[in-house]
Amino acid sequence: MPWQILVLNGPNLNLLGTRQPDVYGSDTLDQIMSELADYATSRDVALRTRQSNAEGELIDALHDARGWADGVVFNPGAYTHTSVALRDAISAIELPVVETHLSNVHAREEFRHRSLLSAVCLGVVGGFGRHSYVVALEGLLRHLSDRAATDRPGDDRA
Ligand code: CA2
Repeated sequence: MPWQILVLNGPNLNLLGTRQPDVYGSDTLDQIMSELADYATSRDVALRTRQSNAEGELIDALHDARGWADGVVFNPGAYTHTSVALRDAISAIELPVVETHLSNVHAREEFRHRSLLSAVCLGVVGGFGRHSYVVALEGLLRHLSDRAATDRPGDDRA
């Protein structure tokens, strides 16, 4: 069975392609998700994509993922820097989550340097524009494959 992955996008990412192309590139979110879907098909992975501007809806999407997903690629947008509620949701679902950013947040304003979410995520990817999503997905898939290999019955590696 292919890996099942949720790709979740947070506030204002629906505006991609309309403003600030110098920071976020000129592609729309639909274009970025469609390129990622092509990559997922080539890797035999089933993707579901979702965007919401509402913190509660993002939390609900993470809770729902617990029932079907193997992992999550998550661009939490500005909630990265503010949301204890999203941090608690990521901890609660016990799924590997990759925090993903288009921009290099550490090269930007100081308030973007702090993430409340990174410590409860499997990893963090940022700064590669639309390619950040492909890099995040590939890292997540390799993690899942490694974990599946070490979890095999009769395999007593740590
Ligand atoms: O670099 C990223 O992916 C961010 O998650 C994007 C967020 C920002 O608050 C984070 O610090 C880093 C903002 C997304 C807003 O996207 C816009 C797109 C077009 C026009 C205005 C905003």
